[in-house]
Amino acid sequence: QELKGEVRFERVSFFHSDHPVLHNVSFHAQPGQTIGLLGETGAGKTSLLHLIPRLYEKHSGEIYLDDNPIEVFDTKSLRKQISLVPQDVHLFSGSVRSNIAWGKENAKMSEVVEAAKQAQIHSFIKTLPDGYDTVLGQKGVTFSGGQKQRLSIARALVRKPKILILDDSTSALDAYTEMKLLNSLKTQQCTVFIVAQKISSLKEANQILLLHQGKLIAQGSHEELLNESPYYREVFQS
Ligand code: DCP
Ligand code: MG
Repeated sequence: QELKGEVRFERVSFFHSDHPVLHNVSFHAQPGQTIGLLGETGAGKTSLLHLIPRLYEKHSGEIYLDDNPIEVFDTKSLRKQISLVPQDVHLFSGSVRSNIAWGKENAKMSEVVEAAKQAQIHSFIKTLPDGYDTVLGQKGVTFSGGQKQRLSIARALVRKPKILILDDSTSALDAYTEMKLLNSLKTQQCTVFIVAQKISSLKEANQILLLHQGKLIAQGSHEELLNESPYYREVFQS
């Protein structure tokens, strides 16, 4: 089934083994929106996001994608349309091009370049000795943390996802590059979930979900949270 990119959680709770991780989480993301996730380490951000492509199965409550319960989607077709950039980036020894096209080996060169441009890594790639054919890894060039993050975002974008999940994938970017990246994502027809440690990364999000020990303690726009949540103001505004 083709996704439109709408995601709705209704009183979702989730356990890892016997350990409660998410408790009664409800939110509604419209297609094309940017949803920020904020919360201290261990708050449950990654766990929540991993439920969307069905990387974890057992939750209570309901998750809907475009009004269909998530259980009706087969995981293969879901993961084709949902790109998740994990917290730990995995690049392999091989060309820049093959690293971007990983998982979509039939991607055309023009699509690889387009994704790299959107991920704000194209101009850097052009400065490499062999451009997109430059080899990464042991015998090749090494990327910085922020360059690796942008390469893995390009890898996610080349699949033209309906839902893009950036799990702390912009932490190594300077504020200016991050802003350009987020602006370019807004022009895509996809729903974006972005975990960040700083409010500044999420100011433009349609909604911010503030998690604390597995509970959604506040949700709303940046302005709404500034007004309504002392925790938001005190902990994350810096
Ligand atoms: N947890 C677990 N087993 C796993 C993954 C997580 O028991 N395989 C636990 C550890 C935390 C809780 O679940 O107590 C939430 O973990 P998350 O990874 O979802 O937390 P965050 O992504 O919010 O944390 P961080 O900011 O460190 O990435
Ligand atoms: Mg995490």
